[in-house]
Amino acid sequence: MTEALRALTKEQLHQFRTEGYLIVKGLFSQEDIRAVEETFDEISRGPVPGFFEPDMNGESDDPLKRYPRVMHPHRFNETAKQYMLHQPVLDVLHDLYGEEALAAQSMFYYKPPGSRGQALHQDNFYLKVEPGNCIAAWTAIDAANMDNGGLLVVPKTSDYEISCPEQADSSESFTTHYVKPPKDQKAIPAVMDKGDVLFFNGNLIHGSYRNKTKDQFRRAFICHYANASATRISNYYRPLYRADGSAVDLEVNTDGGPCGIEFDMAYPH
Ligand SMILES: O=C(O)CCC(=O)C(=O)O
Repeated sequence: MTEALRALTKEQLHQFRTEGYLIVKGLFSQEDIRAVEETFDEISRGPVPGFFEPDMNGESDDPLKRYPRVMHPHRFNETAKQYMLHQPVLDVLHDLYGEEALAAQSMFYYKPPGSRGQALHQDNFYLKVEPGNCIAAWTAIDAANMDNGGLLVVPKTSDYEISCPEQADSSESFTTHYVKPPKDQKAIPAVMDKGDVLFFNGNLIHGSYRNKTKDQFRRAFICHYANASATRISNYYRPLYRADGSAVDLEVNTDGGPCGIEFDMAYPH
């Protein structure tokens, strides 16, 4: 017998399965958002070696030098860990996976005005969760739209194989990889309000354009998860965490992937 859904309707589950993504409205309350904002305002004030290394001199034209993304904040900040394991998010993931989820990664993007986007890519190229797949939970800390560089998704590419990326346009993307969508498919904007969470499958092609505004940050708290029955993941994402905060280890996946190069994931996406 299949287990009852904890958080989603059957229609929502169907949308995720057919389109590869789902926006759940208001999964973070205003109070949750405030706690996340305060935490990352505080973190933005100075470097955290290995996790957040801003250029505090303000000498660069690139706004991302002052506000780079924060990598794995759950490894040095309890509030980030608490929200990576936010129960409403884990309940949705349980429905999407049909089993418990393990948390593998957290990130925070400030995406200041004028900053470049992230070229289209597929997350499981990097995480290499097997057997199974990763799922991202992308939480809007600011409302996200086409102007401020909100997320773009290519519907139904969750059925697309993980492919070998091409070189991205470095004048528009701060990351180097680009995965071309299939011919008949287009990237569409995921327009979101503060507190909404976008869930998407690890094969789904997604990315973002530049923040074209002059004065709006587009902040997002982004976490990646694996199904609890997975046995392997790229080294960079270990250890993973259960809902109760305890660590769990999976084997290192050193599979060369579609490009045939072995990578050991000192390569965050
Ligand atoms: O938030 C963005 O601009 C891009 C994030 C993204 O593509 C990811 O986390 O995989």
